[in-house]
Amino acid sequence: MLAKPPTSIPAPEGGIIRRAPPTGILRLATFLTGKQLLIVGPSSAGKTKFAQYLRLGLLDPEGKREMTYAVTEWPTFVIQMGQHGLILNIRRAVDTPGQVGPLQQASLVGKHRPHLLIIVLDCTKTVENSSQWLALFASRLDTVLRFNWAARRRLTNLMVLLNKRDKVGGRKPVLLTEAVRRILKDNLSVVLSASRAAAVPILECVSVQSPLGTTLIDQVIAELVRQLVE
Ligand SMILES: Nc1nc2c(ncn2[C@@H]2O[C@H](COP(=O)(O)OP(=O)(O)OP(=O)(O)O)[C@@H](O)[C@H]2O)c(=O)[nH]1
Ligand SMILES: [Mg+2]
Repeated sequence: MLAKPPTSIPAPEGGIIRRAPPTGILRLATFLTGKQLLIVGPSSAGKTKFAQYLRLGLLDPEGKREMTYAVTEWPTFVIQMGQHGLILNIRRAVDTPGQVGPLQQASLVGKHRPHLLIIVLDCTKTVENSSQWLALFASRLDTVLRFNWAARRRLTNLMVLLNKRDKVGGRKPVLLTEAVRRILKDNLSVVLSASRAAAVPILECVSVQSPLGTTLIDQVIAELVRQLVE
């Protein structure tokens, strides 16, 4: 059972985040002008839980595991942020199965050509474990983008989520953040430019119900909206 949906939730800076499925002509407009998102990351990192909150504003309790077996496309939806609001039209959000591995997931960037790539890592894994996954992914992504000019041109934004922040207590994931920054710099500085690789947001996140509430995940969504709304 899903948790009861909040109709609207406070965003950072005192604003409001709302979701709405577009109807009628707005649906067509959202499809035509909307942004495409691709969510990747290791198995069980929290990709599907994040995608669910992004689209519906719903957080499940921890532990409700439903492994994703196939690439799943979430159709058009709209996120509105702030009282008078930035409006982000999302044409498609694509959730990927972690079990296919980092190389296959990087190939999906070439296939789906997202505007925004969201890489979800799991804070509870060792830095070595996450680094190994990310290095393989980023190195293959570099190759994919070098050879797929259309995907490279469309990919305007990347973000890395350090998910399951609630599981590591008061400790900030400093070492993981540093490792992620280094791997992005080493692998993506040429294909994205050094300044873009250095500016990729690395954000802590919690994608289930927890005592930390929705502050972190709302900050992630606020950043995502800011990045994609020109
Ligand atoms: N404590 C905690 N648990 C989380 C968080 N995000 C996800 N989980 C749990 O982690 C498990 C996996 O979450 P999913 O969203 O299914 O992970 P996934 O990345 O989609 O996994 P695959 O589809 O197998 O690739 C579930 O049991 C969730 O309840 C989080 O931020 N904190
Ligand atoms: Mg999943």
